[in-house]
Amino acid sequence: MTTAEFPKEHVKGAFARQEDAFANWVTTDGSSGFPAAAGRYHLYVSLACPWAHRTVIVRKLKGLEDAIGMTVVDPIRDERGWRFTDAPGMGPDPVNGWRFLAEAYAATDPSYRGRVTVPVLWDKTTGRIVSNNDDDIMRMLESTFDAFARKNDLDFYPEAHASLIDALNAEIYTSVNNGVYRAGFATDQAVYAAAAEGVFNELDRLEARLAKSRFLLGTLPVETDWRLFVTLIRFDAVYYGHFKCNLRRIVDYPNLWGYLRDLYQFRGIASTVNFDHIKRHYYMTHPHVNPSRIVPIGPALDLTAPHGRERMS
Ligand SMILES: N[C@@H](CCC(=O)N[C@@H](CS)C(=O)NCC(=O)O)C(=O)O
Repeated sequence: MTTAEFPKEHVKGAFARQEDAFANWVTTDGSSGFPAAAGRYHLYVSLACPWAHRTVIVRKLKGLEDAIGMTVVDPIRDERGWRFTDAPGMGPDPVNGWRFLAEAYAATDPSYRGRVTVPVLWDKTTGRIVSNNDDDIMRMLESTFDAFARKNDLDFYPEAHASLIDALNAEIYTSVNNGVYRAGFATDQAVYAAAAEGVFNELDRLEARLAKSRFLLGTLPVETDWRLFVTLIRFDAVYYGHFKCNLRRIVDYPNLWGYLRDLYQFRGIASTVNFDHIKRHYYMTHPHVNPSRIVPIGPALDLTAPHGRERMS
């Protein structure tokens, strides 16, 4: 168990998530002190982490790979937190030569005593963390870096749907994105059961919604679809077993399962999904949940099978 992900202040067996410590914004006009620029900002992520995955997805869909560098931490976390390794395609940290992500937090605020979380948006010019809030980093990458983006054909936050997107984001966050964590980290039977039931009540609602619409808000995915995707893609592999969300799997929901494959097959997205990191991270980093640290062999999922949802466009 990492004390970080399971803080001491938890009450009556409920998981409490820490507030994000750094919440600055990159702006196009630079009025925040962090002007949008190519080559200035760097993203630190874990491919295991759903919150970090959201930022990886937006960076990929906007074609920001050349403008914003990215380093992937090792999926296994111990009491020293996220670390950089020499594994192919990952660290060592090319920007600052760090061994641990904690060094970014200490460089920004030497008195920082909170948990060291991913994602982190780092500013090379001021030498500090801009933000460690995935919602905010997502929004920044969605629009602030448009002058440097290779692809600008997707609107993640269409103005006409803004309030609907905000409401749906909040609903899905509470019951599904964070609901699986509240179920998985509960240490009280009733707290666990309420969280797990909440997950499936929401999945049932989404299943009905996706019977009528290819994506959550129409014929193209918006921010909310990608925010949901990162939980659905981990569900059968991790949350169903490790977090005991086992009333149903995603493959048991015809619409959600087709929708998940549709999003997975969307341009470039499959390359952002790393089941090796996902499975090793969860099963090996929470010994209070899985003391043997055995990583299961399954499930066998064919995410490349035709989804047939184009007919709804
Ligand atoms: N609220 C954060 C959540 C980030 C988060 O909780 N990340 C997890 C990994 S999935 C983490 O880094 N945990 C490290 C820890 O708690 O020690 C965000 O908005 O990005």
